[in-house]
Amino acid sequence: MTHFETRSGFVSVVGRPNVGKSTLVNAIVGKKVAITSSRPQTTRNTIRGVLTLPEEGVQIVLVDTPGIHKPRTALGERLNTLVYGSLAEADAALFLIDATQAIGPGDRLIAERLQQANVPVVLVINKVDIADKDKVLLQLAEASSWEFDAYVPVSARNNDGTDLVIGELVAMLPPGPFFFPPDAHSDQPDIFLAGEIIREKYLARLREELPHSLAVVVDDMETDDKGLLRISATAYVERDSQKGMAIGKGGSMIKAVGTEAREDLERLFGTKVFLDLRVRVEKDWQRSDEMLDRLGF
Ligand SMILES: Nc1nc2c(ncn2[C@@H]2O[C@H](COP(=O)(O)OP(=O)(O)OP(=O)(O)O)[C@@H](O)[C@H]2O)c(=O)[nH]1
Ligand SMILES: [Mg+2]
Repeated sequence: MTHFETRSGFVSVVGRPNVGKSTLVNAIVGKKVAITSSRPQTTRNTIRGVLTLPEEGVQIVLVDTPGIHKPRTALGERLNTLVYGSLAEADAALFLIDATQAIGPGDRLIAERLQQANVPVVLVINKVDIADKDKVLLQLAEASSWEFDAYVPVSARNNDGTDLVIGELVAMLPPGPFFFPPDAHSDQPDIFLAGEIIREKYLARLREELPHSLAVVVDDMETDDKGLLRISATAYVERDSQKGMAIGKGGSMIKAVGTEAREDLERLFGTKVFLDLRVRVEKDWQRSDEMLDRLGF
């Protein structure tokens, strides 16, 4: 029998769209590995964020997932499948609910799935910084009927209570090897993170349906002989009418997004960045299996 000195495991982070899953993953990992926004369905891939505690000999691999929702497109269906697939491989789960909203049918559906998944579950009540204390208590009372293994109120945004979540996870993980080098924070290649950062800046500025219609692909990323990191990226929209919005009057939108993304990328990669960003129409890509494959979903 193999004997491990260390403990490790994969932890699925699940919950409805917009409850703060990606914000919590970033807070626990201590680094931005997943983008966040006030729009539902920001996360479109399972992103792994890694926290290694060398002294305890523990490695926690958090698997950030897209919010579970009623699918309306081929993209939506793929996202839900991704989440349930990640549960099948998990050693534990973090289930987030939003303290500012009543527990709804969406939450109950996820709770049921988790009960069937047969993994230890930490129920996290997030956004307590902006919620009524009474509401949080009511939610705790209601959620306790699910009989999960631990209940932790947190503010992911303020990094408040996250150490308690880490403590619960450390106690749950089985003996096993480290899956990532101890200094790794994520499994995402830089080229993917760069595209996500650009999409995040767009999400913060675009209205209504456009955020859902947007995909960003980094076509090329390399450091030139002067040490400048050159990134070429394409933002895909679904219709001609959306192209104008993504570019903005006189290029104002693409300029603003480009500047904000460049500043963030320079911070993340610790180097000067030149960003070349363009917009293209790819008709109804969300509904096209072929396009979803090409865009990497
Ligand atoms: N006030 C407050 N806002 C928060 C907190 N955590 C997250 N948010 C905000 O809630 C919004 C959604 O956060 P995300 O982390 O993108 O949510 P998500 O669950 O990953 O969303 P999807 O990827 O769309 O499923 C963002 O505007 C966050 O800033 C919190 O603890 N307090
Ligand atoms: Mg997310």
